[in-house]
Amino acid sequence: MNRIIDLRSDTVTKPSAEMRKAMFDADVGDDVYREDPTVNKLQDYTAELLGKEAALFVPTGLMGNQICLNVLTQPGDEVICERTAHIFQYESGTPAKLSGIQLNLINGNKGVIIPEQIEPLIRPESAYYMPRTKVIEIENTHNVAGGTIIPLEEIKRVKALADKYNLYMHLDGARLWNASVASGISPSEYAGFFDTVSVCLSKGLGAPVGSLIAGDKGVIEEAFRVRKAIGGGMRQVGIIAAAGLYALQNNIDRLKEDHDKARLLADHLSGLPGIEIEKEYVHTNIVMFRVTGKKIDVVLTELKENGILAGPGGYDVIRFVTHLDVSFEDIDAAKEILTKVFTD
Ligand code: TLP
Repeated sequence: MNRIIDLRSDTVTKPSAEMRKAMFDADVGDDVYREDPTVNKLQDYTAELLGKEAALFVPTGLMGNQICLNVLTQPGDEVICERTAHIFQYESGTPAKLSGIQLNLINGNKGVIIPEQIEPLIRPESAYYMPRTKVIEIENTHNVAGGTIIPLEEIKRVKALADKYNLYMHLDGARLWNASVASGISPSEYAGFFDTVSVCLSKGLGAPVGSLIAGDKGVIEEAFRVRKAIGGGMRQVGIIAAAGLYALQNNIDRLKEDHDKARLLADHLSGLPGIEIEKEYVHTNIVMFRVTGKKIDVVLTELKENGILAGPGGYDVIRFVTHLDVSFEDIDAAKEILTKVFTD
């Protein structure tokens, strides 16, 4: 059997030798006392990268998003987001469980929601019998839409609407780095339109764990309390913060390679039978394609038997995610396997 090509997610990467060395060498302290110098450094570095006053290290992207929503809302409030947003689809109902809030969903166009769709959903201040609209959430890049980049112009328009109605803006920027590298727009320019931002270190950047949230000092101070309250107060975590710092300092620019690999896969898939793919929407490191004529479970098993691990991206959709542990040689091998699976 050849090498397994793992395209399930960009979360499957293993820390490199250099990253492990940074972890080994990390200076640590008790972060619940805010005394871990490496965590403090990572937080300051991230805040600066995102152009925010402060940042907070959290274990996961989910916790990052949900702490932000918790800080920005009161029970009974409402958050507007895209229908396939991660906070709605894949965060275990935590908006309801943790914050007692509900989500109001919009069918986006490749993850993009526009003011013309959002404005009619904003609850009038006078309607005391309705929930209060508090936050508009945007995911960039958008996972289920296929790693699509949300255009800055649309973000600006949504922000203008949020200002008009006094609403907060939250950015699920789990893969903001990918959006930034592909568009040439800096993370801080994107982040500037949002009150709270959540970013991940353990997706394309190759760190074993960790996310950060960023915002103004008051928001992050409150987030610090909420993190502790839900069991996210960690101790000598400089050891993992060091991996995150290494990732931010070394692994952002190379994301371009992952985008190139995704495009190679998409180009190849578009020439195969039994597949529908919208190549022009492969903006970053995610490739989604519809399988026609076969159940995706069957295809996923065939792919696995031939050395490709992949996962579902929807009912009849398969998702490939490229990352730093998949080489260009792996992509060549994957193309051959795909030809075999789809033309046999
Ligand atoms: N996404 C994971 C799975 O949960 C699907 C993946 O493999 O893509 N926001 C976005 C946009 C995400 O894609 C993810 C993870 C998260 C938040 C949550 O991050 P974690 O898994 O660290 O809680």
